[in-house]
Formats: sequence, structure tokens, C-alpha cells
Amino acid sequence: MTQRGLDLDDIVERALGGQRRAVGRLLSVAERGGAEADRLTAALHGRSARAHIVGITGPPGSGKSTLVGRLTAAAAASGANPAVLAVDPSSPLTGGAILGDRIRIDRTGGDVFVRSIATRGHAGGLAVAVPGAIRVLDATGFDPIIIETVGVGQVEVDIAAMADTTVVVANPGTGDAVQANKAGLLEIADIFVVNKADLPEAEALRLDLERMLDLSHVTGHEAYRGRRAPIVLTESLSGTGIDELWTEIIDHRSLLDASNARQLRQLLRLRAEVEALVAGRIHRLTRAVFDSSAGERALADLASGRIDPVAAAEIILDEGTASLGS
Ligand SMILES: Nc1nc2c(ncn2[C@@H]2O[C@H](COP(=O)(O)OP(=O)(O)OP(=O)(O)O)[C@@H](O)[C@H]2O)c(=O)[nH]1
Ligand SMILES: [Mg+2]
Repeated sequence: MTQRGLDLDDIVERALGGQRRAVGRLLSVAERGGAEADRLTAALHGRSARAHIVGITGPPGSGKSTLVGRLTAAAAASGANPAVLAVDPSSPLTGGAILGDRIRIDRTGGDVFVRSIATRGHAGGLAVAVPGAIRVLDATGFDPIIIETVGVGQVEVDIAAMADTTVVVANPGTGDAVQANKAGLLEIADIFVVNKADLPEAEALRLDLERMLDLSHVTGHEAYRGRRAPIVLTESLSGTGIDELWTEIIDHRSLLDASNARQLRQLLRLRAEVEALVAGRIHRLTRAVFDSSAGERALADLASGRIDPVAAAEIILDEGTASLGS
């Protein structure tokens, strides 16, 4: 049973019936992870509507949230039912605690489902929490699902890689093109956005990005092979360029659908999720062995110098494997 006496099946039922509060509660379950999240995964199995997953990443303050607000408005205006998942892997301050209950956040005057996802306290971390949240939004009728991540680190690259279409945001006059290159974002970007194009040097940044893409021999996504990722100039404050970006996103989706690329990406997502689930289980098993008498013995032997860490690891592994079979 979850809070307020409703069981998971009831909440799933309500969420599938379109109740946004229920969707929010399912997202909390996915976010927390553990046994209830596992049950949720089972309950939603076979319910995927194959929503288009759009990843938006870029440095702090580059205008991602403003851009996403505009994009969701454009998507809604074209009849789509977008949802936004905001993921900040580095900050303990963001996440469910602050934004989690604010299911409808009015960022642009629209009525779009926006939810930020907490990264702390989930057994499998983002690698499990994000696919879980995507599964909830996909099953409950949101499309596209926009994942906004802050920063240009490895985690952001990993999250962006979960998307069908990855949009990398850069700003003029900041050295963002070089940064993006270093962070490996050129390889994962399906579309580049030069945001704050109202600032000077926007054109210079576009040329920099073009040059880097030409030089790096990036083949890009399979659907783009032989074609350079488009670069769109936007001004998120005024909305200039947003329609063009939305069109590029739709075009990319069509490209993926024309081949089996979107299915391939979905399979890669599932594989990464399963990998993280397995790793989480092994982690829990390891800790359980440490807490057992065999684990305590191994630790004592390690402390006294009777065995080395590798030997201790072998003992823990043997014990864990044995307990699986019992
Ligand atoms: N000049 C100009 N400023 C912009 C534009 N888009 C966004 N901004 C401003 O840039 C600042 C950051 O915008 P956000 O949308 O919060 O950027 P963000 O990338 O989501 O920021 P973090 O979530 O903190 O990483 C705000 O002050 C925006 O008003 C633009 O096109 N031109
Ligand atoms: Mg933001």
C-alpha cells in the first residue's frame, strides 16, 4: 500500500485514466526505486505508446528551461501533449523536494506537465530512475517527453543518450562550442541550438560549431549519416527560432521512424536500464553478505592481515553466489 491507503494498482488506473495527480504519484514511485518501483514497471508493461523522447542539454544558464517552456508551448499548439522531466544530476537541491509536487508549472502561460526528478536515494540512480519516469509518462499519454539536464558532464551525456533526439544548447561568446566538443556532446547531438542568438557572436558560434562538426568527422546518429546535424539559432526570450527548432525535432523523429533507428534506440535504453537494475541487485547482495557472519569473518581476516582485498572480494562473491542458489 502506498500513502493514503490507495494501492499501486488504483493509482496506475487513475493515472492511465488521465489524472495528473496520480501520474505525479507514480513518478514519485519511479523516483524512489525499490520493490514498489519494480511492481510499477510490471504494472505498466506493454503500455508504451512509444512517445518521442527529446533530450535537451547544455551548460548552466544557457537558457534550457526558457527554451523548453517555448518548445512545449509550440508542441502543445500543434496538438501534442508534451511533458518535461528536469534532471539535475549534480545538485542535491533540485529534484522532488522542491519541484516534485508542483505538477503543473506555468512557465510560459501554457498547461504543461513539468516534473523534476530527484537523484538521491534511488538504488539504481538516474540510470534506473529516468527510464522509470519515462515509462510512466509514456504509458499515461504524454508525447513528446522532454528531458532537460543541466551541465556538460558524463552523467549528462549518459542521460542525453537515453533520448531519441538529443538537442545540445550553446551560447554565443562563452566558448561553449569547445566545451561541448570536449564533453563529447558533438557525437550525441542530433540538433544544435545557439540560444541567446540576440547576443553578439551568435553567427561566430554557428560557424565554430560547423567547423568542428566538419573537422571531427562526426558521423552522428545513424539516421543522420552523411548529413551534418542542423544548427538552429534561437532567442528563447522572444520565441524567435522556436518553430524552426520544433520542425527540426519533428523531422528528426521522421528520419528515425523511416529506418528502425528509434526501435534501436529504445532497445539500447532498455539494455542500459537492465544493466543498472542488475548492478543495483548485485550491490544490495554484496552489502547483505558484508552484514552476514561470513562477511564479518572476511572483514576480520582483512583487518588482521590474514587475507588481502582481492581474496576478501572472492569470498564475498562466493558467499553472494551461494546465497542466490539457496
Ligand atoms: N539574452 C537572452 N537571454 C536569455 C535567452 N534565453 C534565456 N535567457 C536568459 O538566460 C537566463 C538563464 O535561463 P534559464 O532558462 O534559466 O537557463 P537554464 O539553462 O535552464 O539554466 P539552469 O537550469 O540553471 O542550467 C535567464 O536569465 C533567461 O532569461 C535568450 O534567448 N536571450
Ligand atoms: Mg533550467
